[in-house]
Amino acid sequence: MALLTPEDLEDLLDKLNHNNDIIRKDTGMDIAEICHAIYGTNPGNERVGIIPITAGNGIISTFSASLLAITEYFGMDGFITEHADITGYHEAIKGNADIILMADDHIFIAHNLRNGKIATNHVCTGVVYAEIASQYLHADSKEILVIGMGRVGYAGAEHLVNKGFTVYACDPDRKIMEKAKEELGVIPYNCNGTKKFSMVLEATPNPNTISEGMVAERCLVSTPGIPCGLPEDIGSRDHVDLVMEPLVIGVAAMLYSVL
Ligand code: 1J1
Ligand code: MG
Repeated sequence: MALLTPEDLEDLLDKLNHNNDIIRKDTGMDIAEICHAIYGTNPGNERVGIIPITAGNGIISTFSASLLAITEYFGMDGFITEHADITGYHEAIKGNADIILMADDHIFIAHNLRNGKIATNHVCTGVVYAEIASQYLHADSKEILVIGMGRVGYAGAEHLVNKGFTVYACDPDRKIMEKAKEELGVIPYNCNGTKKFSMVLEATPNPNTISEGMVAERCLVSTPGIPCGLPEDIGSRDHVDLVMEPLVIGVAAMLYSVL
């Protein structure tokens, strides 16, 4: 998975507010309302224990602090354990955490210890960015394009299929595309751009995956991907909107999904 750097997490709340404005303008809902629409939950007074994890590439400075800021932004209580790893886990339980947040380099989970629900960042990120794209008020049809069918894109595509959208998808991995055709019924899309979409979910770790031929005059591109898949010249057009944010939206979805 694409690993965040401390630079990615700078100005997190500024980026959140900027994206919230675009989401509101394009869907009529804010991030909290989008999450509520997906999962049907609302934050109460849950206590979220955030545990730094040293495995693999180790602790990302500002990662735990960012999770705490997000937790509090969405109205929950949180604390970062003083110790990392197993000692931190023990500390979180002793500190009465209802929900645990922790990540190594492969997976990032939210686990609600009261109701047993567990969520992963990649699934929740795919689902919430897909939901944002799917709520586009200026959509010209129920057809939507998913670029990149890794863990995030696949979960997003599945969510869209379940919502009754016609999902076009592309990924260079032929095996993944076969699986997506068979299991989800997505329509393979030739990324040379033969058909234009007003809703796009971009879920690749690559820049400039989107070309002129793929996007309608008026469209919403929803992407957790860093770097951004939307080239600057297309993104700067008046009716091309972009929702892109490195962490908050995905974590909000994780928290709502385990409530
Ligand atoms: C590692 C997180 C790696 C990502 C959303 O506890 C720590 O400080 C580290 N072990 C956290 N995962 O960067 C994912 C999360 C986007 N990328
Ligand atoms: Mg624009």
